[in-house]
Amino acid sequence: MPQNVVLPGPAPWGFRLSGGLDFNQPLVITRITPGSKAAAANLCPGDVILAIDGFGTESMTHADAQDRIKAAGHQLCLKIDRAE
Ligand code: LEU
Repeated sequence: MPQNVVLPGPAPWGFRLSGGLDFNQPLVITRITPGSKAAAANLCPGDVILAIDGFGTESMTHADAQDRIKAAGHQLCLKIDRAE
């Protein structure tokens, strides 16, 4: 079941991504920096990012997604799906 996670800004958020439209792969979190905002928000490697600040990621290239994340200021809102 998708869930919304809100990280308080500013960056750095403390995670890395793989995938995107140009890779024909879902946008997935691959690494969480220990002690980061992403870690505090309980994000995990393997989490699929479905939306960034309300924008669906299905039409985003890897660079588009990074740009969206970098554009976030006072908070970053991610809709994620986690395999249980
Ligand atoms: N590495 C960046 C950060 O932790 C996020 C990246 C996906 C733009 O703030």
